[in-house]
Amino acid sequence: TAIITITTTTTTIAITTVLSGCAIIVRGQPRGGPPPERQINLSNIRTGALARRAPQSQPDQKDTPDEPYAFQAREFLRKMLIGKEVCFTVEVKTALGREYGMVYLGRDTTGENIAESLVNEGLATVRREGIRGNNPDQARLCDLEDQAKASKKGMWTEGGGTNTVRDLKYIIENPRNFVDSMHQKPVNAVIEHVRDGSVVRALLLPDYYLVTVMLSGVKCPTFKREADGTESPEPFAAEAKFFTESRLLQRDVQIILESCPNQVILGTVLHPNGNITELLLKEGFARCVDWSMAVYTQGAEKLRAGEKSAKERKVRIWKDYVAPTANMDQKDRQFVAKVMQVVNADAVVVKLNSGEYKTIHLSSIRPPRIEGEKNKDKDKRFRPIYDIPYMFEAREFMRKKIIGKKVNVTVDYIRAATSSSETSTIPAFAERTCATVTIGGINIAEALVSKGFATVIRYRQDDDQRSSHYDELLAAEARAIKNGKGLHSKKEVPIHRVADISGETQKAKQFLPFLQRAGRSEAVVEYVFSGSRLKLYMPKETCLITFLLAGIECPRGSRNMPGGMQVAEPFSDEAMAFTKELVLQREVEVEVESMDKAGNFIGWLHIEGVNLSVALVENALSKVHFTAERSSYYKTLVSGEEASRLRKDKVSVCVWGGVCGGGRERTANYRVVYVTEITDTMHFYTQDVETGTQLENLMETMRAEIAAQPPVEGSYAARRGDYCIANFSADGEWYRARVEKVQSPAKVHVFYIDYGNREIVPSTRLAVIPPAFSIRTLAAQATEYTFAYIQVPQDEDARADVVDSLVRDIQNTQCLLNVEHSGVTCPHVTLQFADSKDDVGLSLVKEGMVMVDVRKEKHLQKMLFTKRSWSFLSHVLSQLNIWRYGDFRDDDADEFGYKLKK
Ligand SMILES: *[C@@H]1O[C@H](CO)[C@@H](O)[C@H](O)[C@H]1NC(C)=O
Ligand SMILES: *[C@@H]1O[C@H](CO)[C@@H](O)[C@H](O)[C@H]1NC(C)=O
Ligand SMILES: *[C@@H]1O[C@H](CO)[C@@H](O)[C@H](O)[C@H]1NC(C)=O
Ligand SMILES: CC(=O)N[C@H]1CO[C@H](CO)[C@@H](O)[C@@H]1O
Ligand SMILES: CC(=O)N[C@H]1CO[C@H](CO)[C@@H](O)[C@@H]1O
Repeated sequence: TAIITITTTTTTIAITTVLSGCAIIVRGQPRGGPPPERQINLSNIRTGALARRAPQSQPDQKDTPDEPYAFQAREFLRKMLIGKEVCFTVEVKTALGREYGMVYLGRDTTGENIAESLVNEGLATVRREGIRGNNPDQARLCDLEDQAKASKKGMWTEGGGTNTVRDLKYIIENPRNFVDSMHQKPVNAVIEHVRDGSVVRALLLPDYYLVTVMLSGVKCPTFKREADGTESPEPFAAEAKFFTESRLLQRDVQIILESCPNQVILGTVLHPNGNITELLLKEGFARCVDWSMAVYTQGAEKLRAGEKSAKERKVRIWKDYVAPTANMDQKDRQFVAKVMQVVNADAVVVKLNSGEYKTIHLSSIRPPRIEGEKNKDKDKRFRPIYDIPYMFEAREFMRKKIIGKKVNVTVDYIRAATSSSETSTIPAFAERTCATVTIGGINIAEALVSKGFATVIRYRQDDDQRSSHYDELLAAEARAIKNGKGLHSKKEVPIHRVADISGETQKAKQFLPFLQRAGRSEAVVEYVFSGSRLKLYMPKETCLITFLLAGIECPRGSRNMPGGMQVAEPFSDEAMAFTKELVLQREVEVEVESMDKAGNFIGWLHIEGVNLSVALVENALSKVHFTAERSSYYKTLVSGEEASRLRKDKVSVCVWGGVCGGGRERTANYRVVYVTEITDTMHFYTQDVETGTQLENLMETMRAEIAAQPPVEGSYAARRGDYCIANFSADGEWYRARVEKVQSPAKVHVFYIDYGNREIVPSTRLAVIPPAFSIRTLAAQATEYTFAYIQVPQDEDARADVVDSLVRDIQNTQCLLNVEHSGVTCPHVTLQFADSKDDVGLSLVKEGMVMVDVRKEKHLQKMLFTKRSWSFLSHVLSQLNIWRYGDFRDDDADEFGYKLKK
């Protein structure tokens, strides 16, 4: 005897073999692979033959039906034995190797005798011809048969049991209708045969349809039939088959018939112990199949997850598997980044945490394309974004969703670079990083596909280079097709007639008044050529224009000039990067003011309350251009520029260099000056004490010469801009001057170039300057300055107070002066009293007469007005290193804050 597990009874391979109901196949416990099968016929009994289908190769033969009670006998055995342990004795072994014996339920011969049970139920007859009376087992069989007959059990029932013959249906006329009629409801069934791990033959109950069902969503390795009729298994085919057989064969199951493409029925087998489809994947016996996953009703994502797990563990068919991103660091595989640009309709440029930019392609999607590649090459004005149907919609959809936003990037695969050969029509591609990009949990690729703005790439089954959310993409595409979205729409494609008037002077000229009148117009920044030169798309006007930022001078990038390459100005790249980051592909508003000779529009660009010209200047990436003076943004520009100089960033050093102290550590290099004049606007003029004697000498000799040869009164005709000498009303002495304005001969505005004061005099008090005393001999001695870091009070009275105080304190005295930074009209300086070395500006602040000038950032300004901002202010001051923090005692702080508040 041997203890063996029964996995199956025979009898059911109805298509090719007729098997009796009294034969079983037994198998040992599996040890490292499917164990060999062994067939046992029960000795001494006979059951009816099961139905048999005529071989298709022999059309003259007919299908044979079940013999009465044959199926009942099979079912009786199946229900009793499947999956159970039995033991058996072999009594006879024929020359052909067929074995006859006794089979007992359980591990020894004390168990239920199967043959006896069948006979007892009236499902088998005893072969009395071979019985020898002295065998007690055989005698017992005969007794049982007699009892069954007497009690009319089973086949001994009167009437012969024709109702026990199945009406088997091997062929379904219209399988698709048949599947549809099931409405994806579970049907009771018995699995009659397992062809390979994922294809089974099932008997559907109660109507006895015999159908072949492929498991939806998966495929196991198969047995390939060679030309010579032999079968060659793919790796793991036998193992997969055994895996399914040992769990499903001849089990009671339910089947959901899910779909029927091309006469093949796809279904899912439900068994109380688990889900074979998922199990096959998890154990590495099967792979996912894209097209049939779509019909899987039990959650396709579980299948993908099962496969993924098997791949990760490298089990069975995946033993040599290498993930597409296996050699990438986790941080390169998954990261959060900011979207800087949407490229066409399937890629984005993101800014990584490191500040680096990286182009990311959306995995597994194909952007809208145009048929007839050739035409597009000939048409020079072909612009894919507007001319390829739905490309613009796709780009806009993405742009609106993610531009400037942080997204999650999960790299799915790296597509290797392809090189185009001469014979290839496929263009060369650089290596591509393909990723799933999500924002707020939404997969952008999926959203695009569901809108019909992209399609899903189809892959070879074993191609792993695909989106980690591939099935969702397929499902989204199916929805888009069903709903006729975008590319799948039957409607006419939207056409974008976009007039490109950049560089078209004539068209631009016609368009200018229109834009000027429009005031603020909406625009999308399509391209950034440099910090201040942009290409804009105007959605209302559906045109493209080139736009130059007004009011600033931005470092120029390198460019090709007739004389060769012009070298880039320092920080042109930074300016461009700044502009790109702020406005590229954003929705902005522009005010067009004018146009240049080349048909480029000039104006102001606003984005979310920021004026780009101002922002560039504030960030020391541009200078204020003199033409800005006329504009209403002039003040903001100038204060922005000053604020930028206060900061110690590298950029401002380089852009301004020179006298601009803003970027460098502040250098205190005080020199002695003589303050000659204070203006109403708190500017002041000084003379250099070092050159003071030269001026004195010049004046002396000049006056002597004029006295010797007095000018003829009234002979001088004043002209604006001329240098001259003027008889100063206060002392009746001659001074060097310049004519600033000729209102009338009686009213000539002059500026005393060596002192900084102004006067209106009749031209009779003016005369030609003797050449020997011109500014070539000695430059104008009065230099204009203003106070750095303090605000000129807006209020006239307050300002007059300050001016009075300054006149009292410093006019006609010597002071120490240090240039802090250059300004638009004159350098900004700090002054110290010559004796005490106290700072003049600071004393004004302490007096509460002026405020510190940190007006650049509004929030700083606000802070200045609160007491709590004191520490911040002192921090600013110490940073600026202008006024020693030590000048304030702690108890000054409150008072100071209070005054500022006032
Ligand atoms: C033994 O079983 C086989 C089926 O496996 C069948 O064809 C054969 O007729 C059986 N033999 C007897 C004597 O029942
Ligand atoms: C990125 O993903 C994480 C978790 O996966 C989530 O918490 C976060 O909100 C996501 N960020 C974005 C921008 O979608
Ligand atoms: C300046 O003008 C006044 C009045 O017109 C005159 O009295 C005076 O002599 C003039 N001074 C010189 C140096 O000519
Ligand atoms: C729909 C269904 O029955 N799913 C089951 C498939 O099998 C797994 C375990 O193998 C169960 O967790 C699922 O619920
Ligand atoms: C009118 C306007 O939008 N002005 C803005 C210009 O830009 C600066 C800073 O960039 C803003 O503070 C102004 O409000």
